Amino acid sequence: MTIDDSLFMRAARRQPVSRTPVWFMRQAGRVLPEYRAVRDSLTLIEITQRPEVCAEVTLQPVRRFGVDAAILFADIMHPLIGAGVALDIVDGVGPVIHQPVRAAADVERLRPLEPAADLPYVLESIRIIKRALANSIPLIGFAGAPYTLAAYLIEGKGTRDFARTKAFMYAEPALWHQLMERLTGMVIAYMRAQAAAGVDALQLFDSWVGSLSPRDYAAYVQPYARRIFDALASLGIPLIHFGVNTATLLAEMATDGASVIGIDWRIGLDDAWRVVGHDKAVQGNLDPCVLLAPEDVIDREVRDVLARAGGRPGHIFNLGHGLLPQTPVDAVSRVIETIHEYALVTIGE
Ligand code: 1CP
Repeated sequence: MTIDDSLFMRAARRQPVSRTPVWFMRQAGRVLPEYRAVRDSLTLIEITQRPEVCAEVTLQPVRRFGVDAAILFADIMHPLIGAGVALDIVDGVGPVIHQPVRAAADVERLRPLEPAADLPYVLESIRIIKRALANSIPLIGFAGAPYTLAAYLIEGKGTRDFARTKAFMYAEPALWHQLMERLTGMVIAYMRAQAAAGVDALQLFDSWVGSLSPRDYAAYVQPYARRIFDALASLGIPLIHFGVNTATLLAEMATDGASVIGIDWRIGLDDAWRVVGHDKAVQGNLDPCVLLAPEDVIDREVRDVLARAGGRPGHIFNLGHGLLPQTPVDAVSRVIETIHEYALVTIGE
């Protein structure tokens, strides 16, 4: 058995599998009592700066649930932290930037990332996790995409309407492109370093890109997504492109160079896959709120996603967005059991 034979890697490459692989966005942290026990004495950033602890937290959901992939425990803010941007990750809020990006001088202050020097602990965590996983299941590395990072930098924290971000984009297009250039360089350096340290696949989280129209996506974001996937193509590992609320952007995203497209729950998996094209793999797309429902509803909704995948090679089961903090641990297990029991009818090669 090698990692290339694992269910996740085979599905990501659209090879037939004996059953659908499953992992969960935000599977590390959030729902596990064993994670909360670690978090009682360490902040999120402190966990990531202690590679042995970071590895432990990454492996917790693997042990507890038997998921088919591990995802590195880190945050999308790490490249910014590494490049010296002052920020906090505040409980119940998320990232808060001390000095939001509002003018040219703020953009110019963003220096390039040197992963080995700036984020050695992340790379060391990857090496420890890979050793612990041996050849059992793959490790997914990730980065936040330039648009989502720009939104935090400009707003200073999370937002519902992205008003400041878009006002900046429309009012200062040249400065916007400079900011996106710099972030793109950081993301490429960070993802390449993760691959060199041993991750088996990479996911680009453009969580908030669904706030844009297809035309604005094409003008302000897509060139950078394309540059990132172009720069990673030679790695030869699965590249996943994910965003929330992207039903209207999927046709464009599918042309950006990722081999797997993440789908949120606002569109049926069958409809999404048709738009993306069956020459790509898809990942998704159960509504995370279904895990707050009774077991019979969970079973029904999991089977609905699997039925829409139609047994076609190239489906990785996941949620449409991350696990919600209030999700019962048993609901996560139930999803996995239902997938394991599902009789997979594989169509062709
Ligand atoms: O322990 C804690 O402090 C809890 C909250 C938490 C956790 C567990 C934050 C703060 N970050 C993380 C880790 C994390 N973040 C992981 C690794 C764990 C895993 O996936 O199993 C990953 C992949 C992320 C990625 C991330 N951080 C995204 C993209 C994915 C997504 O959910 O859309 C985003 C947008 C963030 C920012 C962020 N960090 C933390 C929070 C609460 C948020 C979101 C805030 C907001 O809604 O604006």
